[in-house]
Amino acid sequence: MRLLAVAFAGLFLAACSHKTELKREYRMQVVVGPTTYWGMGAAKFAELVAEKTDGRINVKPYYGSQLLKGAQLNSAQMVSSGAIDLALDSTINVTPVIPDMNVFALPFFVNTYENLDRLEDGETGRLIFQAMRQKGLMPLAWGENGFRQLTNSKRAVRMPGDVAGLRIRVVGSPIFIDIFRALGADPVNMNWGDAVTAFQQGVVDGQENPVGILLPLQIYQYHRHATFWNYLADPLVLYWCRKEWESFPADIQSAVQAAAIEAARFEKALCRAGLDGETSLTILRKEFGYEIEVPDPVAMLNERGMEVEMLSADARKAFQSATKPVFDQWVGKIDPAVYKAALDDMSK
Ligand code: X2X
Repeated sequence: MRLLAVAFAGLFLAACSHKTELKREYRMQVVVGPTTYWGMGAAKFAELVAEKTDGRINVKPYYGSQLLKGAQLNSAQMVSSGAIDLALDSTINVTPVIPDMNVFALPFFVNTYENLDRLEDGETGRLIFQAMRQKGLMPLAWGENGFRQLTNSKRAVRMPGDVAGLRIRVVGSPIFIDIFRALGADPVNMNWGDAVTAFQQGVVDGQENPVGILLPLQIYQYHRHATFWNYLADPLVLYWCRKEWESFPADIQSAVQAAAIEAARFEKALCRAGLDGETSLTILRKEFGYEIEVPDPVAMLNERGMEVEMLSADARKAFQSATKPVFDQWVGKIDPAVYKAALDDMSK
């Protein structure tokens, strides 16, 4: 009997100490390069994961959509299937799998950082994260790409009529084509890698992206005019293949989750630095001991010879009404519960 008891105890201990097989590397999809704020957020996450898991989890960012041969809109599908382990991705690129993320891409809808935070932290964010889990994606944190601003090489854009005829590169998500068509532009969709070449060669007249990408890209070398119109902001989401995530022991899950929250806070502050008064500059300095190189993005663009237009309230109204048909059409494609949650969250 005693021998049997000892044998059972031994078996039990063996079962408990059974280690989950960890990979030598977890591959992370990132659309843009390492010098963008988005890319710096990915590096920060990898660093924090190593630190918080004592090196047990090794995340490696693959920049420039290398893992997708440039096809940035495929990431969610690849992470869901487990072909790629994780991604730090813009909601725009995740819309093929989670169409309700288009709530962030409705033109002139989420117009302030406060509202953006209310959506992410509120019912809207909860519903979107729930939809992600149902599609095999484990969301860990909201990051940011930022408010997307228009730049071009041809003329100052102050009113909708100024956009007419401009050949604008947009990401290959249909709502963007619709928005720019409504404004009378000639939108062409391209993956990010091709877009950069297109700016350099002047194949397109303009583009729309946030400062966190435009500064390292040195957009001022190609485009003289910028319009800060805050027409929409794309959040980033840090997400892991859910199946793989669930195979991790609880201590790893909580360490990686904590790394995601911390890295996302850093990354968001980079993207907002100099655009939200002192708030993000202070977060970077006080919480991360980090002095950002460009504390005033608009001043920097001006110094490099760009003419930066800030949209007047009247102009904003004009752009809003010019894009209203697109707004109405796309609200119809979003789950009514998500749209209602967004309105409620913003009214708080
Ligand atoms: O392709 C873009 O414009 C980018 C880099 O902003 C996104 O991935 C949405």
